[in-house]
Amino acid sequence: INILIMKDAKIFLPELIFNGKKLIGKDVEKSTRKLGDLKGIFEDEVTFRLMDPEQVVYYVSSTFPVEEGTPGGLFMGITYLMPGKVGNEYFMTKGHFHSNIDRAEFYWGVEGEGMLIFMNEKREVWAERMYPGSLHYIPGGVAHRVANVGNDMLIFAASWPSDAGHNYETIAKYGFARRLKEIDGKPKLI
Ligand code: S6P
Ligand code: ZN
Repeated sequence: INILIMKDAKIFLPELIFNGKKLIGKDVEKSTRKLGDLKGIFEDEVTFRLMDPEQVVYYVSSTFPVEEGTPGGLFMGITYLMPGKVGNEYFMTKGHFHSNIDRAEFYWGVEGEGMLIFMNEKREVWAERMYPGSLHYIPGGVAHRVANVGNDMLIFAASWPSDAGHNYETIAKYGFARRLKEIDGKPKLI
């Protein structure tokens, strides 16, 4: 009898769409990093100063379903990183540790060719190639940065805990222990 009078549970359309390339929805926030915002991260400062500070290096579309800092939630973002170099160093993201340093993150390749560079607290550096379909687990305690090593735009997605936070200061001050440069036409971590 109960079953007969029970109403159907509601079925909704998703609030967000990730169509393989784009994150679409009402609460998607976009942030942009221009060359001028990346002062100090590239080694060749002479070349850097000759380049247009208004040139967009990357932008990120993100969704924050809960307030930043909430324990137990998740965020997601798609990064669009342009091809290019400053001297022989590839265009790359700022890179960061998480403020809550033990928080992990997933990155995955969507389009283009990249290199995900990791550095632990002992400043040991390693990297993984990023390409469409590649999936990367970034453990807690490990700083992460992505470089575009191809000739086209690199698109990758990320999902991280809502209480991870971003510590950009450590990388801004001390950098990564190695730089990803194009040497004889190939990416090398030197
Ligand atoms: C956030 C996640 C990505 C990056 C984005 C830009 O935790 O790792 O969305 O924010 O790739 O990199 P960065 O180092 O400038 O934040
Ligand atoms: Zn992160």
